[in-house]
Amino acid sequence: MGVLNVTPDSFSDGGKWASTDAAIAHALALTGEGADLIDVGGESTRPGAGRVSPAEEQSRIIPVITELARQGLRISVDTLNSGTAAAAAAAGASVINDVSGGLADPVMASVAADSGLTYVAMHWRGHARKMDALARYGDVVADVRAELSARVEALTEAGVLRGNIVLDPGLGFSKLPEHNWQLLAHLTSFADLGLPVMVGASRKRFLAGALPADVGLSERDLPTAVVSVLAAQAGAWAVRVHDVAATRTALNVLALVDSATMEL
Ligand code: PMM
Repeated sequence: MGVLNVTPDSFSDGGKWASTDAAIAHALALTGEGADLIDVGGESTRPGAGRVSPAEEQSRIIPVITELARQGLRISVDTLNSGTAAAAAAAGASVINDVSGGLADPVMASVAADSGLTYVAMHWRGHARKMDALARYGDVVADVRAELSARVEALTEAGVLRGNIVLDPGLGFSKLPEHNWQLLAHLTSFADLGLPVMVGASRKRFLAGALPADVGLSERDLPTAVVSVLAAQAGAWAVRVHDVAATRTALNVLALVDSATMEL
C-alpha cells in the first residue's frame, strides 16, 4: 500500500502532494513502483496535529480518488470521518482505512457496513494531540490484541462483515519505541485473531533507533523495507509505505528466497 498524503502537514511528506495534479502524478508513480493499493489521506494524524473539517478533507481527496479510480487504481481512503468515508466510497475507493477503528466517529461502523468495503481497523487510543500521553500498557501485545478484539465485536454488531475487517496494531499511535518493537516481534499474535493484518511502520520515529543519530527522515526507508519483510514473513496482508520501490525490492528478495526454498 503506497501512502498518498494530500495534506500540507504530514510528518514525512507534508505539502509535497497537496495539489490534485501532484497527488495524481505521485499515485501513478507509486503504482509504477509496484503498489497494489494507494492510501489517500487528507488529514494528518502525526502526533500533535490538529483536526481538519470534513469539508476541507473531502475537497483535498475526493477529486484525487475520483480520477485515480477512473484510471483503474485500487484506492484506500485514510480517514476518521464517516462522511469522508462515504464520499470516498461513492468516488470509487475500495478500502476504508480508519486509524481509530471506528472510535473517532460513532457513525463510521454503519457507513463501513453499508459500503460493503474492506475496513481497516487500527489500534487507537485518542486523537493526535493527546495520543503520546496514552502510551501506557501492562503487556502491550496482549492489551492491543484485546482492544482490537473489542473493536471487532463492536464493528460486527454494527453490521460490518467480519470477513471485511483488517486489523492493524497501530505502530506509532500511543506507542513508545519499545512498544512498537514488541508489537513487531509478536505480529503473529494478531494473525491468530483470524483476520488479515496490516502494518504501518513507514518512516516512523521509532525506526530512528536502528539508524545513526541525526540522519534525515528519508534514511528511514531502509529500516521500513526491512520491517516490510518481517511483516510479510509474519503473514501480513499489507504494509503501508511511502517508498514503494524499496519495499517492492525487499519483498522481491523474499519471494525469490521463498520460491527457491520450495524448489528443493
Ligand atoms: N499510520 C499513519 C496514517 N495512517 N493507517 C494505518 N492503517 N496504519 C498506520 O500505521 C497508519 C495509517 C501515519 O503515517 P503518515 O503520517 O506517514 O501518513
